[in-house]
Amino acid sequence: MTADQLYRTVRLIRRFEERAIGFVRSGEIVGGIHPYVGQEAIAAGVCAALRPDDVITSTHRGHGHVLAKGADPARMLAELMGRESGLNKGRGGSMHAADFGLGVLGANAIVGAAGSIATGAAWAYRRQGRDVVAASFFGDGAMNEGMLLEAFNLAALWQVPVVFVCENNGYATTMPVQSAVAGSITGRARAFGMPAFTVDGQDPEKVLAATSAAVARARSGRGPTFLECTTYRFDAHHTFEHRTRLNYRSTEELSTGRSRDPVEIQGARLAAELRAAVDAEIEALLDAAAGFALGSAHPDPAAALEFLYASPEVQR
Ligand SMILES: Cc1ncc(C[n+]2csc(CCOP(=O)(O)OP(=O)(O)O)c2C)c(N)n1
Ligand SMILES: [Mg+2]
Repeated sequence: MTADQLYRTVRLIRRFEERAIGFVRSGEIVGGIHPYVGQEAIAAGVCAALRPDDVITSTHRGHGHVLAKGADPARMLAELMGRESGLNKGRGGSMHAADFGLGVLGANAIVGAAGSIATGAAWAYRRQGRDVVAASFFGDGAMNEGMLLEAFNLAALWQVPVVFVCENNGYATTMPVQSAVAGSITGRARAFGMPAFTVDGQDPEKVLAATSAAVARARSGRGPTFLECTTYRFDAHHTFEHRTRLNYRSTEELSTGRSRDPVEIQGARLAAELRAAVDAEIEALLDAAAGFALGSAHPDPAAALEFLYASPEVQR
């Protein structure tokens, strides 16, 4: 993975999110989104360490993960706009985007739930004799969810090929991590007997290096690794917060947090002309994505419930 490929991913996610926030404001995306702005290096670095047939599970703040694993930005944007041409025919939306063909087993609105899905999937692949690795993204807030701790236990006990990626952005909604998580995050993971490391989550190359080692370990049958990627959410918890203006982060904290920008950190590693060319290519891609999404039909209301439920037929 070259420096410009990593830059391309962080920049694509950044500009996708900025445009998506604009579409929330203009009413094209109904209900709002949880912006990933500021945390792009984690999705980019982790997914760059994975093979195309490896799988990921994502969160409520999941657009970056889905794009980094290779989803088509046009179909992703159409999904956010609830269009028939979306990744999930517009029925999933921001918090349920999935693309099984790319190994994206789904974003998930239930905090902490996707760790169990990743662990189960990785275990199932191993039972089939395949060397697929699963990476599971979750936030610091998920560290207090029992389901996730149960997944840590089974993954460590059965040496499941999974990489747990905790994006510690300092807050669960407005709750500071120091007020919510007892002990240390990596200490909790180590208590289950898995190696756990704290990684600079603003630097895509550091995330890539740490994840590559974790993936190699998992693929060779040595079990799970836990990565705590320290990061900062530059924007709101949810776009709704743009209107409520909750005052839980000081101006000083915001400016310190935003001073380590993953797009700038990775962009500084490229020659200026190359960086400008990548930026222009991404704008053209996103112009086309916006045109595609806005030009796509909404589902017929009569078909709104189609594709939402599995067939009730029992396989015999
Ligand atoms: C089981 C569950 N509890 C509560 C919520 C409401 N909720 C949505 S996002 C969120 C905060 C999650 O914080 P964190 O895991 O740190 O992720 P971040 O939002 O910082 O990316 C909460 C409490 C939920 N979706 N699911
Ligand atoms: Mg958080």
